[in-house]
Amino acid sequence: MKLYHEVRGCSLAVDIVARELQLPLALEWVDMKTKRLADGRDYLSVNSKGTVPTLEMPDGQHLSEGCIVMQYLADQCPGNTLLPASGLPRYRVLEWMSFIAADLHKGGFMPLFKAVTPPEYKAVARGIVEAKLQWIDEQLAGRAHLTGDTFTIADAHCYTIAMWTRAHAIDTRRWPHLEAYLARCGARPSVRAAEAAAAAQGERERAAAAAAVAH
Ligand SMILES: N[C@@H](CCC(=O)N[C@@H](CS)C(=O)NCC(=O)O)C(=O)O
Repeated sequence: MKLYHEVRGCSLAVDIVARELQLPLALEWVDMKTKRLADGRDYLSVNSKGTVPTLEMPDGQHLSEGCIVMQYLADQCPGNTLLPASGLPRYRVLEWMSFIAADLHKGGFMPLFKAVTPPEYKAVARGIVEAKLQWIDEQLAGRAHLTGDTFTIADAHCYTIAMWTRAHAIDTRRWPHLEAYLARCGARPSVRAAEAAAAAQGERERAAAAAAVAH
């Protein structure tokens, strides 16, 4: 299977989940400014929404929407600990997935990334992010992960989005449970490997941009 990925994108969570499940994924990096792939193809022909992540499944079909892609991957591995197969424990994980995607990512961080967001609204969005992170910190009191002791797809998702605080100078040290949680998740081999792959691609992109300027 193949993951269409972006260096600083929420698609990192899918890469973490695949590595946790030991499901090998080829990574195809998308230039989000031009929506082009390395071979010049138009990414919109893969996902007409133009967003990452997109998963190419074994039969060549494409599946988008990170929350769904992560569920799909976990469901390929019966007995995994990343997503309970059924019942309320599964819905608890999915409850977190929806909150992270809708409230923290789109409602909170997204306006901070957009150049067109007016400065007054950036301040509002920052307040929204801080309120959500404060709430997450409270939920993490006395538990290692979002739904209890076990790392799930919701933790891969939450870690990925919460680490955007680093890009926006939001100091998470004021939330000690969250801070410890980010360190705990960040120490997992799957997370380190996924971050290293993204950092290596970031370096390649920086080198290519510098070479383009030099010519
Ligand atoms: N609803 C999609 C949204 C994904 C999304 O917004 N991805 C960002 C990267 S973190 C993106 O592709 N942005 C480019 C764009 O919106 O044009 C999902 O949850 O997978």
